[in-house]
Amino acid sequence: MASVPQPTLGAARQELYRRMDRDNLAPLWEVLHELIPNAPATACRPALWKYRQARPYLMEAGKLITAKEAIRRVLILENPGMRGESCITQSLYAGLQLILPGEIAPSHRHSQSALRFIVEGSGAYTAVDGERTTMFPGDFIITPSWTWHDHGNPGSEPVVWMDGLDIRIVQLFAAQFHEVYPEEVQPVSRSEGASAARYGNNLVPLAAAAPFGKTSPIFNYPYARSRDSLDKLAQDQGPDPCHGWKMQFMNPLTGGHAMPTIAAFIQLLPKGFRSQAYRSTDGTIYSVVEGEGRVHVGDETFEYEARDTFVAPSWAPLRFEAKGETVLFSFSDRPGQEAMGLWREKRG
Ligand code: 1HN
Repeated sequence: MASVPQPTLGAARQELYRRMDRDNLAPLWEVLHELIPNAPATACRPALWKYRQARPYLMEAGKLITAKEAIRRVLILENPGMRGESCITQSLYAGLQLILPGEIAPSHRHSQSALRFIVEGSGAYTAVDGERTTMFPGDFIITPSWTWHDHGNPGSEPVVWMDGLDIRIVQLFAAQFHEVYPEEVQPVSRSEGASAARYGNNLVPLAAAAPFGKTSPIFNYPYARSRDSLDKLAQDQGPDPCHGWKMQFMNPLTGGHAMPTIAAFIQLLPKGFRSQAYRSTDGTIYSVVEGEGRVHVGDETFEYEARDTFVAPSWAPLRFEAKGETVLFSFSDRPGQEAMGLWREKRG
């Protein structure tokens, strides 16, 4: 069999690539394995942010820039494997936002959906399309896509929350819009608790249209209620070997996830709990609400305590060793993966 000498073949290929490159053409066979890896591949790395380390920077920023001037005074939680890309996983953004007593963060709306998970302090509010809700630590609050929202702190202490946004998902589709409200603070048009009363008591007004489209009509899931549900669940059944007791925040109008692009969860790990390893294709961000312990994520091990944030990349095995009784809030891009039939999980 005649064989073509390799150097000549290699050179001929390179020469072909160079010519076709000028016409915006490229050979698939040079990149096929990278395009279609055998298992999830991501630049996202396991990481943990100590709140004790982040907080002083946030408070220093509080002295150097007002919430109004910043629009949003936020420290971005940048994944160490994706620095400069303003993301914590390949699909999601997270940050720590500070609002000081007397401050406001001006009203705007955008296509991106946001969640707020309150980390420290009480007495600030967020307003969504005319309704304000007061924030308490551990509350899970939603800003649905394209709703007017502003924040204010009429209280007496700094309030810090973790923001989670689907920025990269909306960017992938190039479907972003943003608008500034004509006034800094939008008018209040419903009493506080209106959404909870209409949709959060296993009741629904007759002929009610979903006020926030595909997003839950309840925009504050208070910690007192989530915590109580976990406690009651734990009284009656044993923990799941991977998750402890874990619940998913739900849209009462659909029974599905509370947000169309982001899934949110709350889970309880009993004191001394050592979980079985678990992995799933949704890279997940965790905020520690209560407790302390150790978490193994892929090849890394982190010590966690209340108010810390950590991230588990897609398909990285996750294992907990709860020293004290632990409550974790978490969020991920699972709804999109489920809708597209992509989501996978593996125990052990
Ligand atoms: C945003 O609108 C908020 O409304 C927080 O609090 C963080 C990050 C990027 C883009 C918009 C907020 C944000 C954001």
